[in-house]
Amino acid sequence: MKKGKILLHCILASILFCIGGLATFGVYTLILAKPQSDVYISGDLSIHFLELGNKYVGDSIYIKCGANDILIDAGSRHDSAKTIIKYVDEYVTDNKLEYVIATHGHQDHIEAFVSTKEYEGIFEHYEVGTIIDFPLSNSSSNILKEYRSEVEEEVAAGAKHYTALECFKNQNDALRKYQLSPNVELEILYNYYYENHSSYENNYSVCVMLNQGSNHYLFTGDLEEDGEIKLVEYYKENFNGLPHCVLYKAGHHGSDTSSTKELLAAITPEIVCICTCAGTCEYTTTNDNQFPYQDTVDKLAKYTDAVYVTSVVDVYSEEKSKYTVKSMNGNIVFQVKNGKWEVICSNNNLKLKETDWFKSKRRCPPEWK
Ligand SMILES: [Ca+2]
Ligand SMILES: [Zn+2]
Repeated sequence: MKKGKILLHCILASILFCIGGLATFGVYTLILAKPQSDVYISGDLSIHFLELGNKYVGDSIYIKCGANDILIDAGSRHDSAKTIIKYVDEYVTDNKLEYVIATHGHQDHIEAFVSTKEYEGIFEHYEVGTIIDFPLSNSSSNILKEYRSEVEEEVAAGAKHYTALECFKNQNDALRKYQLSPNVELEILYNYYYENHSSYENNYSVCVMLNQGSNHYLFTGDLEEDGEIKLVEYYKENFNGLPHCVLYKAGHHGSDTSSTKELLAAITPEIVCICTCAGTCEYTTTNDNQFPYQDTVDKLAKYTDAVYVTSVVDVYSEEKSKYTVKSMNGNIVFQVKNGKWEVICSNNNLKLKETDWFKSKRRCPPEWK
C-alpha cells in the first residue's frame, strides 16, 4: 500500500473511530440517563386491591393493563357489587371486562358477581370476554349455584369459559398465558388441587401470575398451606422454581394457614397486599388469629415491611352484629408508570407496622424494629 493511501486510511479510520466513539458514548449516556427500572419494567399496568363497602372480609382485585380490564374475584357480599362497579367504572372505557377470574367457590370471592333484586351484579353490569375459574368444588351452596348459572348466561351471551386446568394445559382454546400488552402476560399457574380432591375448598383456588418482563406479581386466592407447598414443589421440579415476586397478595386474607415459609422463601416478596379487615371477629375472637395473624406478620417480616391492608376494625365488639370497620390503607393501588412502580392507597400509605392497629394488637417482629 502506498504511503498516501495509508495516510488516507488512517484519517478515515480516525474519523470513523471518533464518530463511532461519539455514537457509543451518546447511546451509553442515554441508557445511563434512564432510571434503571426502565430497562426491565415497560408498559403501563395497575393492580387495585379493593375495599368492598361492608365489614365482611373478601377479595376483589381489579387489574388494568393497556386495553384489558381484569377482575380477580368479586367478594364479599351482594352489596359489594355497587362498590366494585363504582370503582371499576372509573377505569373501564368499553363496559367490558376482558378477563374475569373466580378463584374458588366461597361467598367472599364470588357473591358480588351475582345479581339480586336489590343489587346489580358484576356479570349483569359488564360484558365479559373470558371467564376462568376453579375446576373443582365441594360446595353445594346457593351462591355457587347462582354463580354457575350466571356464568352460563354469560357464555350464552358470547363469553368464553375455561377452567384453570384447561388454561394450564392449553386445552379447548384456553391458554396458559394471555398476552395483555407487548410486555405483560397473565399466566395461569398449575395447582395440584385443580385435579385432586381436597377437604378444604380454599385449596381449589386458581393461582395467577402476572409477568411484566422479569417482574412478577402473584395471586393465589385462598390457597392453603398444603396447596402452597405443592405449588412450590411443582414449579421447582418443572420450571426451575417460582420466580422472585415484586408483589404478592397474601393468601387467604393474611391467615397463618397460607403464606407458608416455603412459598415466601420461593418468591421473596417485596410488597405484600392483604385483602382483609384487620382485627375482624368474623371468624375468631382470639386476637393473634384475627386477620392478619400474628404468625403471618412474623413470617412476612423476614422478607419485607411493605405490607398493606385494605380495612381495619373501627369499633370492636365480640358481638358480630356490633363491630364496625373503616379503611386502613383503603383501596391499595400498585402501579407501574414510565418504568417505575409505586404503591398509592386511597386512605393513607402507612405500612402495616406504622398503623395504630398494629401497635396495639401485634407484637413487632425484630426485623421491623
Ligand atoms: Ca375493557
Ligand atoms: Zn376468602
